[in-house]
Amino acid sequence: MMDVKSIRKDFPILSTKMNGKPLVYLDNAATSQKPASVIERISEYYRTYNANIHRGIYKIAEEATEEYIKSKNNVAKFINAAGMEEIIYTKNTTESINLVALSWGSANIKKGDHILITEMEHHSNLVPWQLLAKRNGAILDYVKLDKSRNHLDIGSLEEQLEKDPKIVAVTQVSNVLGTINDVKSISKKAHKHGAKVLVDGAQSAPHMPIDVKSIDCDFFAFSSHKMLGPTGIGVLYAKREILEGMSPIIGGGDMISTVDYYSCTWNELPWKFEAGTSNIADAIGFGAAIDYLNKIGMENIHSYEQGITKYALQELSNIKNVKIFGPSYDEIKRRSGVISFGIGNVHAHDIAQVFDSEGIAIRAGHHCAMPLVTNELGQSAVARMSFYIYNTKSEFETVLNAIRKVKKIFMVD
Ligand code: C6P
Repeated sequence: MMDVKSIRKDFPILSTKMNGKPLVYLDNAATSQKPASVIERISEYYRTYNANIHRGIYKIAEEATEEYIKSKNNVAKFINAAGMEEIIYTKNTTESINLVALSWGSANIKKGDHILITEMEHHSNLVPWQLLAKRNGAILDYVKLDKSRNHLDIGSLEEQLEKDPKIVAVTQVSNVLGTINDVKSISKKAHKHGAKVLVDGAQSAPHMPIDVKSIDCDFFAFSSHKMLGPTGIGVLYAKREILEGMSPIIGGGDMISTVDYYSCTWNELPWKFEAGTSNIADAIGFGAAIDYLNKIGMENIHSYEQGITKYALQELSNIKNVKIFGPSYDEIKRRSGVISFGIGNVHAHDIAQVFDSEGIAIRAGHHCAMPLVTNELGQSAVARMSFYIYNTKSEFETVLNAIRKVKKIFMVD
C-alpha cells in the first residue's frame, strides 16, 4: 500500500500555507503538484547539460538528446505503446486532439461524413471537431448522457454508430462527473463500424494504468501537468501505421529528411510531427514524473484514490443540502477522484471563495465542459474537488468544516 505521509514530503508546496492555513490542494483535475524529483530533474538539465537536441555532436548535446529520448521511451512503456515512434510530444491534450483533427481529420473527413463525440466532453475534445465539421462540411453527432446514472447511454452510442461515423472521440474519465467510460468496449463497437477511435486520457492517464494496446484505440491524448510533470508538454499516441499516413501540420526544422527549394521529405517517426526546437526541459521533467508514478505503481494509485473518493462521497451524502454530480459511492469502480458538488443554492464561486479562506483550493465554474454543465446538469457553475496521491482523509475533514462554514454564512439548512 502507499505511504502517503512520506509521499507528501516529496512535494515542497504541500508544506506551505494559503491564507494563513495549511494548503489543502484539491484542484488536481486542473493541474497536479510537482515532486522535488521533477523540479530537480528540470533544474539539473538547465544547470548541467543545457543544449539543443538532434543537432550538436558535442557531449552535452548528446546527453540532452539521450535524456529526451529516454523520456519518450518512458512514456511509450507507461501506456504500453509499441515504441517511442508512436509518441508525439505536443504542448498538452488540447494540442494533441487538434493535431488529429487538423491532420488526420482534414485528410479523411469529407462532406456529409459523421463525427461522433459525447455529451460529456471537455471543450478540447469538442471544439476541434466542431471546427473540422464546419471546414469539411461534416456532421457532428453526440452520444447522449444517461442522466439518471451519469454514464454514457450505450443505446444512444449504438444508435449513432449505425451512421458509420469516421471517428469516435470520447473521454476516458469525465472532468466534471468523474465517470469512467469503458473505452475498450466503445472502441470495439466503433471499430466494427469502421470508425477510428480517439480517447481523451487527460483525466485517466494520471490516475490509473493505461494500456493502449488493450483499449485498441487509434489515438490517445494526455498532458504531463496533470500527472506530476511540468506544464507545456503533452502526448499524442497514435498507431504507427496511422501516423505514417498522416501529414505534419507544422513545418520547419527537425521534421524533415531532405529539403530543396520546392519540396521536402519528412523525417521518420515521431520527429515528423515535432517541428522546431522541442520543449526539452519539460520532456525530461515529464520523464521524471513517470519514474515517480511508476515507483508507487498505477494500480496502487488508482485503488488509493478510489478509497478516499468513496469515503468522501459517503460523508458528503450524509450532509443535508449537499448535491453531488456524478455516480454515487456504490458505483466506485466506475468513478474517479473528481467530485463536483453544490451546497443549497449557493453559487459555486462563493463556495470556492469560502474554501479558499480555509486554505482549500478547489475549482468552480463550467470546467470547460459547458454543454454538459449547462444543458445536462442545468447549472451555470459547479464546485469541484479532485484528489491525487498526496490527499488524505484528514484533509477531507477540513472540507467538511468548510462546508459547515458555507452553510452558516449563506444560511443553508
Ligand atoms: N481539464 C480541468 O480543470 P489541457 O489543458 O490541454 O492540458 O487538457 C485539456 C483537457 C482535455 N480533456 C479533459 C477531460 C480535461 O479535463 C482537460 C483539462 C482541466 O478540468 C482544465 S480546463
